[in-house]
Amino acid sequence: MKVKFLDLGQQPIANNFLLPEQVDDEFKYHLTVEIDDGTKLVSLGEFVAPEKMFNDTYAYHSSGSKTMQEHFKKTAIALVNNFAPLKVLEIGSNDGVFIKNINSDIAIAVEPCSNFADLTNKMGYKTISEFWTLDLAKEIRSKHGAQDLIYAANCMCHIQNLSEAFAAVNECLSDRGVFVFEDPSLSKMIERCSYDQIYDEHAHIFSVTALNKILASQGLYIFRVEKLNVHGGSNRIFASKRLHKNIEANVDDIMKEEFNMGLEDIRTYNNFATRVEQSRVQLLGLLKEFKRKNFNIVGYGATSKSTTVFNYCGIDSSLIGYITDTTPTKQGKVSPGMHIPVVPREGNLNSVDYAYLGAWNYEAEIAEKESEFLRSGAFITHVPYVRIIR
Ligand code: DWN
Repeated sequence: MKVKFLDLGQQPIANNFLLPEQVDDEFKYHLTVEIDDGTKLVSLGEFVAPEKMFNDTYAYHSSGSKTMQEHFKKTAIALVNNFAPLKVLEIGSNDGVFIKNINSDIAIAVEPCSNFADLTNKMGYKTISEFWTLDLAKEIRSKHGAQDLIYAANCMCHIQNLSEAFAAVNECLSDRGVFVFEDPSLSKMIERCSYDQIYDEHAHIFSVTALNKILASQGLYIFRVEKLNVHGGSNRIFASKRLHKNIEANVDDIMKEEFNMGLEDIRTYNNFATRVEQSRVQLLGLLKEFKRKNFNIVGYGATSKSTTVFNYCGIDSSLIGYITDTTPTKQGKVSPGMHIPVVPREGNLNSVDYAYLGAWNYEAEIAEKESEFLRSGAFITHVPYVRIIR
């Protein structure tokens, strides 16, 4: 049985930045969240058709921050050193931020967004522009052989049919192979009240507890979990085909931690929903108070996360004049749903008093490069509670 615990209202496609002439017939869906009381998997109540989200105009570049560039470089080096794979497959390679660190002679990629698949093909990495399915896995295995390392970052939680996705991994993985994937952590989201991790693309928010059950049902077994700081707190899962002899102690420890924080108890989720509503009231209250005082407020980072916050809270351009973002394909467009203009960073923070930090997950990187702005202005965030960063 699935139990609904959160309703974030009507929402647009989180990464569908629009030209002014496209705003009139914008697609919306009802964003709710539920838990499956068997597997304990937390998922959206309603899925959006994948083709609507992941297509040739997909806007998000994984290379858009120094933090993530360094993270993926370090990850690629560590995985190659650790597992010495002869064949590597990346699922969801985006703009190549991870795979470019692997020798192109041994690596292939799958990426449904053809704008990015074209890019990595040009970089010399064979990239198949399709969604990850069992049929595709069979085709890859027959054409390219079994893979020793299958890697996916911020991708598996986007796939609606997890049983098929993990069965496809099993199909393509060599017997000695390792499946490594990382996605935002459910426990971190609940702890930090970062409800903006919830949007159309994130079909599921993973706990290790739920993954352990779902992976095992497809013949994959977790032997290591690493907690990561990126994207507001993520888990990197290591799984293999056979029950690994050395299941590291922290796998059980993390599942115990999840149990102790109540991730199997519906009251935890109901309490989270109450905190989300309080966060909305506080953020709106603060923005309206600052507006009454005639402060100039903008957004910093036109993220998928800020699409959820702005649409759930009802924050439009009367509160946030515009959003600065470094991604050229977002600039000159308006944000999904609330239609706030997106502009380049250059020259757009000069007379700003407060900037709502949509990209709060890069607080350290941004605070460092915006030290000049922080002399007179400040950032606003809602994570882990509504506060000002000076
Ligand atoms: O899973 C997903 C995660 C990993 O990335 C995707 N479904 C979509 C995306 O979510 P997001 O848009 O919330 O991700 P980010 O990485 O928080 O986006 C940061 C945005 O902020 C980018 O548009 C780039 C921009 N930015 C900026 O304008 N100035 C980023 C930095 C670091 C900056 O200094």
